[in-house]
Amino acid sequence: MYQLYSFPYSPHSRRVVSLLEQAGIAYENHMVPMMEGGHMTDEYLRINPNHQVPTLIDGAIRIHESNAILRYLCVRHELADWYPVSGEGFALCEQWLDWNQCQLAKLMVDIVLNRVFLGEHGNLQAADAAEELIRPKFDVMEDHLNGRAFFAGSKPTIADLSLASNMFQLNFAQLMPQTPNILRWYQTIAELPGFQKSLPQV
Ligand SMILES: N[C@@H](CCC(=O)N[C@@H](CS)C(=O)NCC(=O)O)C(=O)O
Repeated sequence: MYQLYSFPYSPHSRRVVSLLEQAGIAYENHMVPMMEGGHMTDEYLRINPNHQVPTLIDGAIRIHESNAILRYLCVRHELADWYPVSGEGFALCEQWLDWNQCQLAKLMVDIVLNRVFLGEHGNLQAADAAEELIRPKFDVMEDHLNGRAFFAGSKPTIADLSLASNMFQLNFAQLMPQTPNILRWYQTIAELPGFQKSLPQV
């Protein structure tokens, strides 16, 4: 059975849990106690030398990088709905998976980490700068969703799970964009039982 190392407040973990749950794939979840430095222990560094979650272990195969894990699971389980294999669906799915990592993730982290999770140690200037830069990213998302139910077409894919896992995080900073296409899309993903299961149980 898959062994997943994750943390409930981690958006990168959330997308993997969402897919495993949505696809009904059996796995054992090991919560890495990040608040207590569980990701920095020798034991965990042997699992992931980047001291990050998530990490997935599949027998002798050990894989980190959340979007790579999503692709791996889809190929391994032939989840073509979640990861289209050809055509525009494939192109858009790949594009948005990478866009999420390259264009959105760091800005989201800079905001939420500094405004919320680091408390009095947060760098509010860094958060303000990131907020300025993230707004045009929301415009790109809103425009793309014009006339599209999901980022890669008419069905949800791993690109949606990946993006929505980051967008959820913005709720902690009360920064979820209130524009109609993003809200409609996010609501649909948020209602997926697998996505619900991936959220911190408070
Ligand atoms: N590119 C990685 C990023 C993973 C990541 O940043 N994980 C965060 C939690 S959301 C983490 O473990 N941070 C601890 C650290 O970097 O020391 C991925 O997509 O999996």
